[in-house]
Order: sequence, then structure tokens, then C-alpha cells
Amino acid sequence: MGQESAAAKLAEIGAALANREFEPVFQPILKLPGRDVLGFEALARWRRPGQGLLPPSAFIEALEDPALESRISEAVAQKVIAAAAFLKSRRLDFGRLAINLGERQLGDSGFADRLLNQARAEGVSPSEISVEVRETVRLDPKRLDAFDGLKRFAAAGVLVALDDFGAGYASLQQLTLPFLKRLKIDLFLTQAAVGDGRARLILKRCFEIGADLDLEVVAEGVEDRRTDAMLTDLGCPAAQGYFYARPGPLAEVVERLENGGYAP
Ligand code: G
Ligand code: MN
Repeated sequence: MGQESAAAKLAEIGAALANREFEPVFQPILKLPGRDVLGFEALARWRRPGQGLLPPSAFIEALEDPALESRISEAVAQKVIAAAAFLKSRRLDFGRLAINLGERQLGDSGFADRLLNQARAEGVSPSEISVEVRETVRLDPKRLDAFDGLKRFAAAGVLVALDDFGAGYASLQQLTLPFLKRLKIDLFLTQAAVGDGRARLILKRCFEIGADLDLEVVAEGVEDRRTDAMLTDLGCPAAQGYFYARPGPLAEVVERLENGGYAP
């Protein structure tokens, strides 16, 4: 593949949207230490004909374009709801499916309403969905007026998670938000804690804050047995990462759930 002009790439992505080529893959979020399934995080991929499933780096230009980013987010979210309906039809216990949302979707009550309506139409309960607030979102408790979409989700009973806690704008300030129910610890802290006592102490305090505030804490970025063992030692309630499973297509989720899940 040679150099493509930015305009050609964007046109191609517009066509890919029309062809419904964007879809989610799913990575499990597991309770520790038994690895019961709490849910799955949906991550966007581009199923490009002849090239397989491509990661967001393959459509980064589109994600930087507000209109295209909105359309991709909504197309992927719609498929997440459809996936939940499908898993229900197979009587598989998937917990909650989580979608990652940015400032634009969280500020848009229309986006939330369309998704909640779709869920209702497909027989998916808000309790079977979760939204993750990205670390790029300036979710200032003093300007919640700008987050009508997020408020709509929370009021409907969708679990709200703060993503990449400890990175970007994901700050202590946001822990005061009463609708926050899950805290996802940025992989930097999880990974640093293995070899660094200071990082380990901070991580341990995060679990304690979570327990005190009734926030479910998930350690992200678990890549090896040693990290998993450390987390269990520290009393970490839940985790996610390549050590347990890579993000995979819906068919893989079905396969795992039908065959004993992710138990060690
Ligand atoms: O920002 P957010 O936490 O939503 O990003 C999730 C990203 O982290 C995805 O791109 C996913 O593929 C990646 N990821 C998931 N598990 C691991 C892991 O164990 N290690 C690393 N380095 N990345 C991971
Ligand atoms: Mn996320």
C-alpha cells in the first residue's frame, strides 16, 4: 500500500462507514481472584476488506475529524447493543458491555437517547451496559451542564466508569461525582506497581478509596502472572489485560462463555 492523501483516506472511511465496516472487539473485565466475568470492554476496529481487523491507528485521521469520529463511535456503539442482544438470546451471562465515549458523545443527549432507545427496542437493559469516560474528557464537576448525554445514561441505570484513572484529565476531583460507579486504573500504575513500592502503595490506596466510596475498581493492563498475583495480594477487586485475554471478536466471547469463561 502506497502513500494515501489525507482526503483520499477520509473518503475511504466515509465509504467504510456506509458499508458498516466498523465494529467492536471485546476484552473481558474479570473479578479477582476467581476471574468471574464482570463484563467486556468494547474497542473499535475497522474490518477492511482484504486486510482483516484494523486497530484505531489505521483510522486515526477519521478519529481526529469530529463528524467522522461521531459516526464511528455511534456505529460501534450500535453494534455493541446488538451484541448484548445476541448474547442474551444465547442465554450467556456476559455481565455488562462497556463502550468508550469521548466529550462529544457525553455532551450529546441525542446520542444517549438513540442508544437507550435502541437498547429498549432490542430488549437490552441499561443494567447490561456501561459507559467509560475517557481520560481525555474534562469532566469538571462544576460544569456538568455540558454532559447531558452522560447524565442521561446515568439516570437510566447505565454503569458509569472513569477510564484510565491517574492519566490525562481523570483526576481525584471526579471521584466526588455521585454517579460514578467504576474506577479503571490506568495501566501505567498497574504495571509500575510490580517493581516500585511507591506506585504499589498508591495502587493499594486506590482499592481502599474504591471500597470506601462503593466504586468498583478495575486494574487495567495486566500482562503477566506476577502482576495478577500482586493485585490479588493487594486485594484488587477486578482486572483486565492481555494476561487474561486480548480483545477479540464476538464469536470468541461466545466461545469462552460457552466453555467455562476465564477461570484460572
Ligand atoms: O483507554 P482504554 O483503557 O479504553 O484503552 C484500552 C486499550 O488498552 C485498548 O487499545 C486495548 O487493546 C489496550 N490493552 C488492553 N489490555 C492491555 C494490556 O494488558 N497491555 C497493554 N499494553 N494494552 C492493553
Ligand atoms: Mn476504556
